[in-house]
Amino acid sequence: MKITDLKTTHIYFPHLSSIKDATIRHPTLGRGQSFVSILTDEGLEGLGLGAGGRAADLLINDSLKPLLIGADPLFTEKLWDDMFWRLRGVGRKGLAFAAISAVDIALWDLKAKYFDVPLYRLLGTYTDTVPIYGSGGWTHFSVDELVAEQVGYAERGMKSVKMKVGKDFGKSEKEDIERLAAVRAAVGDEIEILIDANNGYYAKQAIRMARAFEPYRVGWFEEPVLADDIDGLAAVAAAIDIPVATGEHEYSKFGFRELIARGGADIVQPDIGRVGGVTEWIKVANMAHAFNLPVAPHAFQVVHLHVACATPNLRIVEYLGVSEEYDKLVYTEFPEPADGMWSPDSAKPGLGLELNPDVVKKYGS
Ligand code: SMN
Ligand code: MG
Repeated sequence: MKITDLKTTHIYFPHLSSIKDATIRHPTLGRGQSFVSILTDEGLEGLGLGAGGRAADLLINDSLKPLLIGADPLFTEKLWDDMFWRLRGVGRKGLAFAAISAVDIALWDLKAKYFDVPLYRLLGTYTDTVPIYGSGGWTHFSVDELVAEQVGYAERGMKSVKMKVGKDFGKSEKEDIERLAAVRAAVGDEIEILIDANNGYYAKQAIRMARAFEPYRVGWFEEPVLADDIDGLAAVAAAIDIPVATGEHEYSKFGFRELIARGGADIVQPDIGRVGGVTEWIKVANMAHAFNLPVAPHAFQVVHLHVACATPNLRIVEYLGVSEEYDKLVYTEFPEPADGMWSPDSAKPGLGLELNPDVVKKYGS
């Protein structure tokens, strides 16, 4: 089998509301995502999802596509290595890794379709159903909106929910505690509450805030400080009892080696759209396993659903309401979670995702 063509599409819905957290403070209108299609001489097509928007699409089309045309798509390690070295001067982190990730996901979708199995069956399957947590709790929500959203997840059977803290870049400490208290009172004692500061505190501040959060029995404290401040993360992790979760802003096995070996993460959160796709996500999950740490993937839930089923050290899969909203518009079919558990469709090969052609026509570019 040979790759004959590669196409990128950006699907943008102007009517979907944007989000705010501790450090995303600038409102933007609408929500979009990029997709990569890899075409082959056997008529099979792989679909990848991109985290880098149109800027990553440019990198894919100008720098990666020429490497891929004519190549055997089953050589995923070789192609990953080629892409990594092709972008070495502008790669390592950020956009270049979003580009590599999107292509790698498409290659794995294609590979599973070639063997006519769902992706999670091609990987070393551990389970065919995974626990999910309802994620949102954005800082622009009023307390009423916050509580309604979090209770809504619990009512759908999810045993864990995640909300934001660090409001206004860590300057609204009292509100952070009040909002957490309101959610705890509303969801009752049985639901696990996870909190996410999105880099919004300083290390000493995070340690002090963790003491205030502890009575509300928090399951993890995510990105308490700047993601690049590994010493700060390690200091927080050493000082508090709540596990520190981080990794959504880390890239590649090399980045995660630093983060994990220096004690920056109690729970490791690779994002398959940033870390380097399926190829690299699995290596990072295995590295976490070698350090006896659990993995809880960040965002990109329709892809994580598959790799999570092949991860013995999985803690839980993130299920963002905003992604559900987008995904239900964009794909022809969507696997519904039930009772806080989520399973890939065992009858569909690859990721089991198909873009709705009418939506592509109307909102794609
Ligand atoms: C998040 C998810 C998606 C967009 C922005 C922020 C968040 C999370 O950090 O962990 O859910
Ligand atoms: Mg987060």
